[in-house]
Amino acid sequence: MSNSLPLDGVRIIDFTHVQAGPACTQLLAWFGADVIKVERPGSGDVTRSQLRDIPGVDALYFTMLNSNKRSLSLNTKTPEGKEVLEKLIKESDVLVENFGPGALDRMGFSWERIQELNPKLIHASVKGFSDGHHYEDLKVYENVAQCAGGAASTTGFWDGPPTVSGAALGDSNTGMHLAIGILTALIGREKTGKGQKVACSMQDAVLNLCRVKMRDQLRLDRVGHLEEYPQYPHGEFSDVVPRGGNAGGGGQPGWVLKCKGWETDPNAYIYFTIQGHAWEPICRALDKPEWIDDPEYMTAEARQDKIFDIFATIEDWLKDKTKFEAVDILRKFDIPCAPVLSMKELAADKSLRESGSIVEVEHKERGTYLTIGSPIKFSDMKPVITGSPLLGEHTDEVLTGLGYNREQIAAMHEAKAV
Ligand code: CAO
Repeated sequence: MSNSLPLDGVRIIDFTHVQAGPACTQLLAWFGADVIKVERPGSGDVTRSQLRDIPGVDALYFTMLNSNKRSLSLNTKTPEGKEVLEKLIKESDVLVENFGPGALDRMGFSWERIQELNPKLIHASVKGFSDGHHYEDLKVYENVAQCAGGAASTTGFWDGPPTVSGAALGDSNTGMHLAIGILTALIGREKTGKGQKVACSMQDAVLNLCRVKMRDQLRLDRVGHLEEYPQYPHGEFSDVVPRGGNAGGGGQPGWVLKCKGWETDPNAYIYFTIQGHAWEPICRALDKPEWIDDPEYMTAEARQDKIFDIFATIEDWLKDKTKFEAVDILRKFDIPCAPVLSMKELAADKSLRESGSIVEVEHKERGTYLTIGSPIKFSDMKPVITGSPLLGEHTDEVLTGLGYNREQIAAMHEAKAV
């Protein structure tokens, strides 16, 4: 394993808050970038104080999205603060922000101004909607993006309302898209010597993950039905993609099925997939050998109109097995399946701990806390996750690095610019 990290030497001004931007810069910090989080003095990122579990201590909302960063408290609306930000822009590689529309311009740092200060700087930006979109002026949070990007209209059950996912498709997903854009622009800069503006809207990032639902709209427009949805063949289709409950999104029917204990445990379920070519092992696993060659069951097409009867038969088989016991049997038959895991089970999962996907890190005031580590694994490096910084913890250190002396720094504290 190498000690140096690929992004060592890349300096990032992290002007982000809440989740979409911080998730992006946190990822880059894990991979070696020097991420300087610029925060308003006194309050900082709003998530420091949102949903606190320990009075007066940075909330987990903040600590879990801001590890491996340095914190500079800076009031960028004061002349001193603006000067510091200008210096930082001149000496950095990337500026990432996810302010509301127009906020950076109002602060005096338009894209034109940024280019004047440092033509090599990459300006990465998250907004709710893309530039020029008829909703470009809207402020956006997670669930708003899920609704605007097509996730909500296609999630949930057909007899219920549009439903948002528990996964942060609008926030962290946009941050991950932006990280790809930043790395691409860094490689591009090696060829051109120039920075560029990289923008990713939350609506676009959600839509990108809803690609298969757009596929379904186009199929529906042409064919009038979608054979893998529960509405087929007995239900009705309108002219828009319906909500398909827990149906599989591809050509393999699947469903969430009850296991032993479902009456009291909200997560005593598995996801079961009926892979077309795996029909024989499925029948063997379920002890239904008579289905293997039965023309009423042996093809995906023949099974389609009785798919829920088949799922009911599988549930009957599952009723005396826990989700873990069921998966242990089904895995021997190569059936794509998994237990429905709760956050509590994931937090305690031994394999996730061993791989570094769940880690425990130190925080100066909180003590040890659990967080989610890098989901990306490398053969030649293992990112070390460190705790999130306190508000302004690195202010003096960063200012010193920018060339300010002790008196100047003291004056800035006096003027409440930092
Ligand atoms: N010093 C001085 N002022 C600062 C500052 C600093 N260090 N950091 C931020 N500010 C100011 C900004 O200049 C801006 O001021 P003005 O509105 O007067 O120009 C203000 O703080 C921040 O405004 P905002 O619109 O970003 O914040 P908000 O709480 O009203 O809205 C949000 C939050 C998330 C809805 C909005 O930022 C947004 O739509 N962002 C883009 C989409 C996005 O990323 N959303 C996901 C967030 S995660 O769920």
